[in-house]
Amino acid sequence: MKKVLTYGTFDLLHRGHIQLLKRARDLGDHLTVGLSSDEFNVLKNKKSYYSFEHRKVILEAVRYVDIVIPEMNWDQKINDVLQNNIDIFVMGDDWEGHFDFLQEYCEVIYLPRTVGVSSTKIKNELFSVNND
Ligand code: C2G
Repeated sequence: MKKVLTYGTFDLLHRGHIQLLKRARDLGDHLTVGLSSDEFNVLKNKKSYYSFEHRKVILEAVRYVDIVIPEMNWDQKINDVLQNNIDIFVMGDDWEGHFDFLQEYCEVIYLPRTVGVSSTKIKNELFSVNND
């Protein structure tokens, strides 16, 4: 079984997330997603609308996701790859080069981001609609 791993906050789930998850899953037979904890989001300077628990429930309902594990810090990836027998690590190409150190342990693939959609864009547009 070829196992794939990716990470993210996945807040306000949108088609960009779904297309990333689908392409990642299509690279193997099983997809593990490291979901950023609320505490780790603070370290990433990200404020998510939904809590970790809410984002986890939503992500687990996505047909391409087989298991969700918590992402608590920047340093857990090697251990996650080894502990979960990961063959392929996947991230959107906004992270191009950031995780090349994992090439010692698994294949590393950066996939093109879906243009025109982001959780931040959604929040900004909702805010402006409600405040015009
Ligand atoms: N993504 C995408 N297209 C978009 C938006 C996001 O392909 N329009 C991808 C990102 O490149 C990432 C994944 O969807 O691979 C999750 O995006 P985020 O939730 O924004 O993840 P991020 O905050 O970048 O967290 O340790 C890695 C970090 O946890 C990544």
